[in-house]
Amino acid sequence: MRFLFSLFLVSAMAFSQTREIIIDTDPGVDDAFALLLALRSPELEILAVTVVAGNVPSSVGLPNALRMVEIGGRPQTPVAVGAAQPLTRRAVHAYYAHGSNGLGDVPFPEPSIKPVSENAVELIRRLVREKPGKVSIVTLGPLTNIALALRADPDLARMIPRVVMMGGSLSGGNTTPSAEFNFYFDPEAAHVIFHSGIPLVMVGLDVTQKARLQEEHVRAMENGGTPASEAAGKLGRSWMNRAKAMGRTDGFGMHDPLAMAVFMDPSIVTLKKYYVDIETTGELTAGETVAWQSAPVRISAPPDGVTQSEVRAQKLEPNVEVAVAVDSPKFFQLLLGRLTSK
Ligand SMILES: [Ca+2]
Repeated sequence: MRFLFSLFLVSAMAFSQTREIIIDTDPGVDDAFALLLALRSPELEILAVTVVAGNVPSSVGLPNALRMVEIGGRPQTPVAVGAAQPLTRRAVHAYYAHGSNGLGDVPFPEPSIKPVSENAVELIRRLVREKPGKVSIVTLGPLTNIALALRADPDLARMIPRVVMMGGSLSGGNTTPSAEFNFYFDPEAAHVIFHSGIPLVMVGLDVTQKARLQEEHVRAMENGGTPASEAAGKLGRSWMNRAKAMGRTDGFGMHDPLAMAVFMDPSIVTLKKYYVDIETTGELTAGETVAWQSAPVRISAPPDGVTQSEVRAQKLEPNVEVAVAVDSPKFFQLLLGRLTSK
């Protein structure tokens, strides 16, 4: 008889009330929505926006982050650029989804503010160390910057109260059949984070594909009457036009803004505890999030002649809370409310 361990439903109360955050991002159209949501949320103290390579090269993402910080009305926010490449792999960007400028080919003026001179990885280390246990991180892109910070400074892991990530999927990928884009881009970095011991919340395709941007949302943004909502309206309109050109009528998954919203209000999703590991060796599956919900935690059988255990752990020790269901109307109410509030 299989011995099933129960899954734990995690209530919103389990979240610490930390409001100081670093946002790590690869902007990216949906990153832009997420940044605007955060910047327009007064309960968040955004200590920095750090840019990583992913959807677009970090040299393209950096001015996009600066633009959003400016449009979102917090031009004093430090913006820093970090990794230009994944830890070990060649960068494979996602222009097909985000356009050549990363913002759906919507023309935005050049930002008038400048990035800080400190590298993103150093900035993350410094900000976390200045307030141990206080600074949470919301990641909207590949996990390269965070992995580099942890490699340089392993003690950082016990000083970060929570990382809320957009990434992964327990129900198939969007870049390969196995992998979601952020973890496909840098599986080795994701592996570092999932083995770090930091309390993790994974907001993956299981829920982000169910919070879909529709025409009514875009109209509400376009008519919102604030710079942030008008910018979001332009981005949303470009996405809807892209969907039409592709013959799709079901809108777009709001990946990154949903992760940001979950940090602000975890009751938007249902969270379940899993032990999740990242596949890094598969030719077809690198970046896959492999989730266990019962013990023993078994790994693949060793090659013939190799003496090695097939069991990693006899006991299930969850390392991540995975979002498995979403209240999409509640998410859009938060997003549109913040973008359009005067
Ligand atoms: Ca992103």
